[in-house]
Amino acid sequence: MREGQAAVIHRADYQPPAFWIDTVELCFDLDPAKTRVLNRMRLRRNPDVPVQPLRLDGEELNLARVLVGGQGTSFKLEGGQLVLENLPEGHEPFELEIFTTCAPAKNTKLMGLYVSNDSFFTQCEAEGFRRITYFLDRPDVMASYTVLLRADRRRYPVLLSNGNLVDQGELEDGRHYAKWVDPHRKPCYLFALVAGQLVCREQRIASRSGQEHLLQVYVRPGDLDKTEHAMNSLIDSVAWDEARFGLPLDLERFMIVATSDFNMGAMENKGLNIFNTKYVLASQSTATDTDYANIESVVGHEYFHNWTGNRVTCRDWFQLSLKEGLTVFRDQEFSQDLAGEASARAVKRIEDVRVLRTAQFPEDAGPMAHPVRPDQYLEINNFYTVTVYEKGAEVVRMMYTLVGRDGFRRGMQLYFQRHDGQAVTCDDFAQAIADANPGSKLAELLPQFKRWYSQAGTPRVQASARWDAAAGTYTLTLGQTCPPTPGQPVKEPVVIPVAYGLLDDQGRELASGLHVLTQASETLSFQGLQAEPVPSLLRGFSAPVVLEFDYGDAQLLALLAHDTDPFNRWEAAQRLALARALRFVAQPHEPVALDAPFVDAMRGILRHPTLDAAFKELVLTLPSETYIAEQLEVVDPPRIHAVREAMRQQLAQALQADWEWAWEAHQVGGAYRPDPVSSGRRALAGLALTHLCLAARASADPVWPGKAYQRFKDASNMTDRFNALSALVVSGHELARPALQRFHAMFKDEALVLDKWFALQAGAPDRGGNVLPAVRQLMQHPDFNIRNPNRARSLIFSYCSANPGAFHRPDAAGYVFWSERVMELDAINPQVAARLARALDRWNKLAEPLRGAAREAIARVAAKPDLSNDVREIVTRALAD
Ligand code: B3K
Ligand code: ZN
Repeated sequence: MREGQAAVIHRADYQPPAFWIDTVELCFDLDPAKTRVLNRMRLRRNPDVPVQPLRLDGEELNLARVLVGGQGTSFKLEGGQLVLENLPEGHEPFELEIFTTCAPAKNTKLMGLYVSNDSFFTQCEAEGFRRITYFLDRPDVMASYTVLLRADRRRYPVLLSNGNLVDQGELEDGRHYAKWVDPHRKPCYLFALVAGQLVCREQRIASRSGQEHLLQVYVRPGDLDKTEHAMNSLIDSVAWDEARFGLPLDLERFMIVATSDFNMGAMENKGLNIFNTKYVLASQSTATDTDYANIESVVGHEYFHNWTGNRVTCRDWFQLSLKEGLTVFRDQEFSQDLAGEASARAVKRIEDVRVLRTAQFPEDAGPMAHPVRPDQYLEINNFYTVTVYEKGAEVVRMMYTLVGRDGFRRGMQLYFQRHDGQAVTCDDFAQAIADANPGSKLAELLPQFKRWYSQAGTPRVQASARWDAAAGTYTLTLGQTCPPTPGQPVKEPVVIPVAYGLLDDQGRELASGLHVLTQASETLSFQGLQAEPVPSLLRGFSAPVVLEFDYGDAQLLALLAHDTDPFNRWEAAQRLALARALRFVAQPHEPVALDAPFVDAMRGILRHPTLDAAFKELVLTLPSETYIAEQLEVVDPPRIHAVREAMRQQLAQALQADWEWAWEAHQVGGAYRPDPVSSGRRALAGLALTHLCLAARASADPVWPGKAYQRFKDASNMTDRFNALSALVVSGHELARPALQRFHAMFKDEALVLDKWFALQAGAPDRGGNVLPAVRQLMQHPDFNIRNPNRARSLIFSYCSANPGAFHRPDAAGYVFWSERVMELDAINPQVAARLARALDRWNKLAEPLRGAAREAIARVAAKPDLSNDVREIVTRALAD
């Protein structure tokens, strides 16, 4: 094994730490080129573990001095670890002092301590703290931190770390200092510091018990006017966690700091959350309704980690879903509760399920498939996945369904009673929820239920029905299977809560309930019915499974018209559209011609007198190309793209008058507000405008593109402006070019808006292979910078991961571009490179010659010497598929 070429880590190999670290005193002399870190720790041997040397993790550090009890000592550097063999025997605490330096300005990985826009930031989860100092960099070692920050006062006037500010003052040579003490013990992945020229919005709040807290949102000077929504979201989050779960804010001060260079969305460091600017900054002229909703949900998510993640943390990184699945569930519930009304809640649920199906289901069917609690990894950063997060949240949601709302709250209370201040496992969580609900289905079925944590793959539920007219009996048979995944050839049945209803032909509900499916096959029977009912199965998407039922069009149309469950109403429309798309894909020589009943049903929804605009927009949006691809054994992405575009073009033309009505009827007047009703109206108007511009393509009528251009110029908010711009780009109208130019000129100083500008062009529908040359040209644009993750994502990922019709080119030029960028990024930022590497996860399903070309591109990356563990793990697994 080469140096730095790590070995696979197995969950089964977990060992408790040989030492505990009780206190940490860190002193930083911050300097971009060379930051000095003095780390003074009190450690003691773990009495439960045989005596052994102390092995501290470190990465890219320069070691200057090691003292034990104030005296010099012998040490070794072994495989990146600092090894100390001559430590005091016995179980008394001893003091260890380590002095190192690091180079934050050279840190392009954005892990550990780095510089962005002349400010210092840290990112320690999962294993970044070892890039700051030598440490037991594992989540089950929890310590009390005192942090002294010293830096030039003019360049770095604001000095922040976790906890409370206990001292600050002047030093010589224009330097100053700040001392922070965190009152809570924490694992090192929750450590943070920030230093720079920042300003903040502040708000004092009182909790239910009357406790006072200071909330702060720090940004660069000039961005302060974009922090109101983040602050309001934080205030809502604090109130919600207290009201819904009885979990109060446990800190005097809670800070959020935004940075434009960040590998992911945000980070829940104790009391000092660090955020990607994308999830903090919003003004009506720069952010869309979707941005506003995302900010609310990410602010909530990080705040909720304060209990689920920080107060109770993970024993080891295999347990990541303990905090992530649970916290996603909590942020989803938060957003639903804030949305309020039943149909707005359903809209949020549909959006969440759409993410699960378009991102997690493919992951679970591909070479990277892993259980919610993985069994092995080479690089833990590769396991911050939709499976751990979103499928993990569905697993928590199923527990919630099985024990009920009150039962779940009781379970959470017991979880904190038992484990507050501890580092625990997914088993501990499930056990607490079950123990708080004796007699529940969860308690009864717990061992089987926990297969959701250990088995990868998306289970399929096969439902079939028999109608006995003479007896008036309807029999439903539910079966379950799960396809094999890498390393798991055989699957056991899991516990699947199936929420259902039966409708009569007038749409009246005849029966409803929750069936908990546990066997490979089970039968339910309903007596005394007058006529064959229509089954509405898996209501609210009650389990993360694929439901197979041979619905006829008439049944789906009935569900679309009448189901009391809004999720299944939407699902019926998706099934109708999907069946058509699959038929057209399978018949390449037949014209793509939508039938009148389907078009009429779509018109019926669009014109419906009482349904919400947001819901209509979801129903009228065709299933994504990725979702269609998932249904097929062999995938030809350009063909799927062509079919979906043709279907959309027909809906545009066949419903032209209705789209015109929808556009006129859903204009939103008055002051901008990103609430569910107004944003739903803007979304539907935007969809209408896109269809009207598409219809204009066929007729060459300039009216609607002209209106779109006008709206693009006049819009009073970014949602309307961007929707209009996107309508022009998507329809390929000649006005798209001047509009894009104008948009760039208007927002040349707004980084987050420029990201949208890049993303829109990289994600545009392919016309004769025009997207890739445009992307290559945009790489040369003065505003493009591959080192900035947001910018790299907006251009490169939007093309490779979010534009399958343009990326999967028969000439393989898309794959060549991909392999070049993966290798280029790997030298800069392996985490971002590994995300991009996953764009070809599903290569094995591609139709030839795409399949062979994709494999070749992956092999080219795999053959590169000095590949990071991050990318190596992804491409090795892909090639083994
Ligand atoms: N816990 C962080 C993710 C850290 C990712 C490290 N590669 C953000 C979150 O889930 O809230
Ligand atoms: Zn999280």
